Amino acid sequence: MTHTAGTPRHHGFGPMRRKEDARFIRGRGKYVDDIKLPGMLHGAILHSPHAHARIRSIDVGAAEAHPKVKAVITGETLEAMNLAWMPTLSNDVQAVLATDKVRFQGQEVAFVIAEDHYSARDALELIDVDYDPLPVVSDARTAMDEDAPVIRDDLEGRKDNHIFDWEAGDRARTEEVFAVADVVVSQDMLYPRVHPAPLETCGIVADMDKVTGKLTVWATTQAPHAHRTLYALVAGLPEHKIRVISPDIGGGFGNKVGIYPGYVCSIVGSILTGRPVKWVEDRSENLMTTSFARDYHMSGSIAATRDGKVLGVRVKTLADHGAFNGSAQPTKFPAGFFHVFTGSYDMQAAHCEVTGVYTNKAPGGVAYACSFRITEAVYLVERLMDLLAAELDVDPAELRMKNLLQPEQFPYTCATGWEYDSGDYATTLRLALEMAGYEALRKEQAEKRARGELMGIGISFFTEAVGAGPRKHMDILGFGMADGAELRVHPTGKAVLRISVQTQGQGHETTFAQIVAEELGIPADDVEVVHGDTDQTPFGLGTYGSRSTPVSGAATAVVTRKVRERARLVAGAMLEADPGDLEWSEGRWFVRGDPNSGVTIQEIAMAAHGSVELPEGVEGHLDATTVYNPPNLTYPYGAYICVVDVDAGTGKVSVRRIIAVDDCGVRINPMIVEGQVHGGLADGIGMALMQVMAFDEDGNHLGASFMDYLLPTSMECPSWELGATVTPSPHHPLGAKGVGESATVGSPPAVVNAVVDALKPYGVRHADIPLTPANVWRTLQGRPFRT
Ligand code: MCN
Ligand code: CUN
Repeated sequence: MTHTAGTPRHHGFGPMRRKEDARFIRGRGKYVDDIKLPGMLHGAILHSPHAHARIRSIDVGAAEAHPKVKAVITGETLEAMNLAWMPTLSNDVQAVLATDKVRFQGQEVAFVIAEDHYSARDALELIDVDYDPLPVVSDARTAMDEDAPVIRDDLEGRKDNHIFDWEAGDRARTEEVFAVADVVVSQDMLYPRVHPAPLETCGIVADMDKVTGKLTVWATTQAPHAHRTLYALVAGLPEHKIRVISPDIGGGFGNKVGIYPGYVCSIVGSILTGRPVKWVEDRSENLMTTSFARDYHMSGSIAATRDGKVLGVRVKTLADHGAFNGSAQPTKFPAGFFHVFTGSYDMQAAHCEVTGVYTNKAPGGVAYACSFRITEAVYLVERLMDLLAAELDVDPAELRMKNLLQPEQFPYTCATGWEYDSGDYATTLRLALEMAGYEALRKEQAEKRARGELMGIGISFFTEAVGAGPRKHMDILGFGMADGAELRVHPTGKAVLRISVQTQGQGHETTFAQIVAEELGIPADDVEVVHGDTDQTPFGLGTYGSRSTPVSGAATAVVTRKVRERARLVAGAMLEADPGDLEWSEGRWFVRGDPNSGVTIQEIAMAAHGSVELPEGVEGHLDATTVYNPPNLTYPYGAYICVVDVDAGTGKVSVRRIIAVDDCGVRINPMIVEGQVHGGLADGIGMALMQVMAFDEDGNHLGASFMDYLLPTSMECPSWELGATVTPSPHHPLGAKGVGESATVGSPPAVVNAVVDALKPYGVRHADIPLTPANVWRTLQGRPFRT
């Protein structure tokens, strides 16, 4: 086997270049839009210009008459097939194509199928929809007003825009600790609506073969198996006649978890026309209609003693879920894992109340590297810690150090019920402070302040709960969150691993091969990872919530160990020894005490397929399958420090440094972990400083292009300074914890804390994100500078 220079032949964990990059850097990736099938037709969606309007009529006659148009699908077409509405991930229903009303700007109204993409788009203009505009709810804070229009009048008996009330923690106990606290600090804060905005937008090619009755779907999906089962259930198609293929994906970040109307329309279109149908969104469609994230209005309070011991946290949250409740999270948790908001601190009590409401905005929710709403939770507690530090006039690092959970407290059950698996928080924070040169930075800041210059230092310490999840209390739409894995070792000792999770850029083809390599002692180059095809992989719920390593990674370790045990029995036969007397080391079974007597896994593989007499009950070949049900989530954590300079004249924030020390337990591939952290830190700068999906009072979307919805570039990002500590997860077979969302979760509060710290001489306690130049400048207006 040859290997590229610089890529060591890897036998396990360690920095290894990504196998998938060989095709990506040559432009040889294969994305949904690269799929071209004979006779393929193209779909385009007509979107509503109104945020809320009754549909009087839809006239598709002229569009149908377009010479290149093959079909026009409306809500009426779908109604006849009982497909006008589809279930959402939160047990609500969502209109596939609007029938009665449109409920957000950009809502899907009609689907045109034509010979080519341009004709499909052209024909959209020929559709005549008669709308009767209705009053709009564009601000969640007015959704429950007496006179607010009822958005979901399609739901039986609906008289308002209320979706759910949910609480966690102990209200009475929290009130008690707040009553005796010396200090209580409160703050309203908004985590605004943002969007994952992956480079590749969402898309599908649906191909219904009427002869075989088999539907093949190539789609941008983070969860191919979940999609297949949902298609089967919703459309009444036999599951074994549906194949969902998720080819290369140009970024998901949560955007590609759900099922969108364009997918359903393409499938229906293929059924109706008998030809394959492709639909790929453009950028504005992606930003306007697919999964948003956050939109949490939080009123938080923190209680402490005078000497800075935190006693409790409480929060009331108003959650804007848009026009259909499409939040993706385990059924039991309507606010995702938001209730891990006690963060990394030891406290006696905590309580949260979350109210979800409908507004005239796009549905979706919980996307964008959120770990199921932990982004919001971490932002809340980390802002509150800084506010408390300011109130007590103590250093924010010192306040955190004083309240961090101690190693001996793990496993630790927090005040809202989460069982943290392991941690050594103080060591991680200390390393970050050291890397930052924290004391020197504070000194520099003091000198600058004396000269009237604005420099800020922000800290955030986060704990996540990732790896959903244990079947006993986690599911998505009733499906348990256990993952299958299958490993087959060929006669020559090369292996194929089949997994249910779906990489969107995280490098699973590399890291999962490394897990097999580590456990079986063969080179990672000798392991092919098969994923993203329901016909070829075992069932599992997919990649989101940083669950791939915690769940499928564990499944891979377990299945590889099963193969190793099988190999032990075969080796026993080969060596004419009792398998119980064999020892394993570096890819070989050998007779205990006689390391020279062993057989390699490659020799065993050949023998297992050969004519060696196998002991009674030992099957030939060398393979295994497993289903892994995680006993708990994993709890990665980290300490982030951000240094900013702010120009008081323009309000412009420059991020000078970000120091990020992550602890995700054992690292399978430290280089990939660092890449994940790099991406998340850039996300954090984006969210803290420039991103917001804003709406005007008529519900017009104000950020439907990259001119308005800004993505950070290398210009806005400093050279990242990363550090690591390693505290293994005690329950994960490899000791690994998830990391894919850590930096997106942990960095926004570090950046915001830094900016607020910079603005301290103006008496600023808090400013809502995004801290754009305009927002910062406005915050400073009329405030005198005092050192
Ligand atoms: N890893 C490791 N050692 C660990 C933990 C992880 O080597 N201790 C490696 C993993 O094996 C994997 C990668 O790091 O190759 C991320 O692993 P994990 O934390 O398990 O997260 P997932 O693979 O489940 O990825 C999901 C996560 C999510 S939910 C979002 S959102 C996000 C993220 O990944 N979307 C991404 N990172 C992304 N990165 C890219 N390039 N594109 C996206 O869409
Ligand atoms: Cu919430 S975004 Mo990721 O879990 O796919």
